[in-house]
Amino acid sequence: MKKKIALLLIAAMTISTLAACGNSAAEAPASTTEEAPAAEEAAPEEEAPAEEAAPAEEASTEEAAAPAADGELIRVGFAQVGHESDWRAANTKNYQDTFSEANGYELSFVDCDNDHAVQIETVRGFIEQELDYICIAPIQSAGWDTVLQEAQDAGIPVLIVDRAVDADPSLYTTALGCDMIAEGEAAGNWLAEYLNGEDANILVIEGSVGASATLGRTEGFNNIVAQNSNWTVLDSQSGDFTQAGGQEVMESFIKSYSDFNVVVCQNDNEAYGAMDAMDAAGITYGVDGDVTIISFDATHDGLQYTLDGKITCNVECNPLQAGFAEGVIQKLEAGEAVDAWTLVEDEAFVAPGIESQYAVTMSQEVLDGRAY
Ligand code: GYE
Repeated sequence: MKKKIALLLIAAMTISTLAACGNSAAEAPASTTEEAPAAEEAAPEEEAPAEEAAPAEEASTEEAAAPAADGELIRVGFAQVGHESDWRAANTKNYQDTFSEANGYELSFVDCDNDHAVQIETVRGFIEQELDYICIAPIQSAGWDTVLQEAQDAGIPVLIVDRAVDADPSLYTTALGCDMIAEGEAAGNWLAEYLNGEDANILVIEGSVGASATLGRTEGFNNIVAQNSNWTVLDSQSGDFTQAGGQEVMESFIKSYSDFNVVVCQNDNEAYGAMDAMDAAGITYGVDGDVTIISFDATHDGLQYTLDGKITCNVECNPLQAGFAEGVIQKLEAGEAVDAWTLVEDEAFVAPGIESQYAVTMSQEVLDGRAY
């Protein structure tokens, strides 16, 4: 019980500190990494502290509240990253299903094709159209201050979703998503447990350059690398979160390195490409092979490979996040305060036959229960 109270306090302090010091949203998951479970635990019981509510209250303008009161559709813009991965496809579908006309919304969905400039202009277009709410899944974390200020000046609440931005949190209403640093650390902690002292020569296929998902997973994994003096990261290159990118990077790694036993792919699609490259080169991988593959996302197909023992560890990132965004919008419609940050929980999965304190052992039942 004592521990729980301490955790609640840490969570409240963390949120207040973030609000008070204007820490960047990109840093928010970092500073809550240790306390992440506490924040989860705290969420239902905790009344939003006053500081936390401030940006939301400012953003909750009369115009924003009007459409629902009139029985009109609530107009939501979503500047989506692109269509680079299975994770993204599941995330897009989830937003389209949630923000449907039947549910009372008119969704303006734009696929920004992984182009930061297009994404900024998309948000400007939403502001010009005077939409009621804007959701942004930021392609990269930098470069957001100006357009976020423009949205704020126009009185439109902004939800930063999935990935983080490094702008001052006072420039947007709320942020939600998975803790990418914690995901990287989970992968590293699992590897340390699995290798049990064995040397590791590691190749990393990173996600898109400048994306908080890439930065966080890299930082978290490197935190654990630093604790293992017999681990070496031989190389780390971007595969842009795509299957083609993963294959290309793995092919070039295979030309340059012969002595590796771990490949970390920062999403499932990259892992599929990396497996193709290793198949072509006659390199064996998985629980019975020479190379251990770690992946992120834990989509249905990714978990099938985990069940088959090809991807040994798969760290989840839950793409079904639209309900959290809708919850925030409904609170704002009701004139209620919203949390500055909502953590979307995730867990890790390991191939059958492996027991881990950090991950769930895969089974057909787990796979059958997978909605994405
Ligand atoms: O891991 C990857 C996607 O931002 C968490 O983006 C997301 C990442 C996800 O393209 O597959």
